[in-house]
Amino acid sequence: MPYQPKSYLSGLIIGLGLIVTALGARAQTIYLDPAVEYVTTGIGTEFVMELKVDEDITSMRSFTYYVDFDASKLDTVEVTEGPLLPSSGGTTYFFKYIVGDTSLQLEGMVLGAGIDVAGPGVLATIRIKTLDTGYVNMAVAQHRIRDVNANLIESTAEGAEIYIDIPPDEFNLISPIGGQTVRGFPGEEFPLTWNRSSSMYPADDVKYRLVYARDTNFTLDVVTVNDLTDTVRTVQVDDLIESMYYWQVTAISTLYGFERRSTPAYDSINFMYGLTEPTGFDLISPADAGEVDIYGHDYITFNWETSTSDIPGDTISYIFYLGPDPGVPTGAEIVDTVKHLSEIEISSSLLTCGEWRYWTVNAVNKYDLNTWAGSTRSAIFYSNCDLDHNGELDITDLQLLIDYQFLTLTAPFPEIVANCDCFGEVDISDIQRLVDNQFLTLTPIPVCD
Ligand SMILES: [Ca+2]
Ligand SMILES: [Ca+2]
Repeated sequence: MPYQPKSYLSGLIIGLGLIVTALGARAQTIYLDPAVEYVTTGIGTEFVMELKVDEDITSMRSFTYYVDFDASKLDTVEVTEGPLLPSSGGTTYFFKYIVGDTSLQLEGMVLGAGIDVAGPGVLATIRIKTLDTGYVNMAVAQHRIRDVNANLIESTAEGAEIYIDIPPDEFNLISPIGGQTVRGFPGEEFPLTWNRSSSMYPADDVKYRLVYARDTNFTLDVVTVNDLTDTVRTVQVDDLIESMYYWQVTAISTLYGFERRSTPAYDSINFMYGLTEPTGFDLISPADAGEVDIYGHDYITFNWETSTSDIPGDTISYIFYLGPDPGVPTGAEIVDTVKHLSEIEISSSLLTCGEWRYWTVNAVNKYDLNTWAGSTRSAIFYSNCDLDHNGELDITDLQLLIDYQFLTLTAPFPEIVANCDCFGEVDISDIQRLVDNQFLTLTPIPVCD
């Protein structure tokens, strides 16, 4: 029973410190029952409302009741007189009009002097058919109730509200909002959040459908998540690529399936991976302070551990630096780049022999973030038996070799350069090998492993 009788304060009198309140008579009310009609079966649904008066109406001879009506949404299938006025035993007139598609006007009267009726009771039965969906407020425009003497009775009137297939309440997307750039690292997640919506229908819950995709038609890499009861959904960074994404949320009535799209209807996210440097790595070979024989080798291979990127789709390039300064890359005389591969071949002809050289590697990703190798290494390059490092075997090398073994005992640098036969210690055999190469059989010096 939606109608509730009301007490109201009819007056407030204040005088000489005396406060007197006077309660007026209880409301005498004419009203529609039900006061709220929930229609969930759409256009063509028929339902019945009754126009009633309450028990506080003690003498009624006639009534007039004009209520707002929306003829674009409602049609009166049938309006019939209720039993209350005829219960007087007198002849009654009953009128019904729809005026200008906007006002339903009902009037009734008991004819004959001295005849009246008392509430409660039904004055009219109105069968209504829905023509459209939406909300209709049947607000009272005018009403009059007259008593047995045809005097106006002070009374109140109440209309009705009709809800026809009303979707859940409007609600907003909260965040991210407005094309905001969202950065995330692999393994992370971030939330999409929106406001709560609700259904105005009793016992009806709302669930949400989240859809996101890489285009505004929601077809490209589209992801749909149904039956969400919470107003937040986390998205896994690993499921995304660097792209614009568009997301929308629809609130859905669980009992009736009515749907309400979010405000705005969709929003965008500029998703980018968090930018991180390549992972740490170290050099592998040659060993630190390595003595590297270039004789017989067109290229010398330098290699290092692989550095990786946490950013999907990223690529790593390595920049190799070699030079005379222990603080290389300062003063680097060889700078070369390889992509992906964690090693590089440097032409032996570019390597300076007999002097310390230093090398290191810098890993650079495609976002220009870089990580240096964990160390810098030194190396001494030489060509077997070329003791003076002038690039050829000659009499000077022989002199230095003889000096080292028999005269000044001055060791060449590195000392291993003098081990011309690649065997054992530096000794007479190495001199013999070089003499043989220079003056006798001219047999090439062996390539040491
Ligand atoms: Ca030489
Ligand atoms: Ca030897």
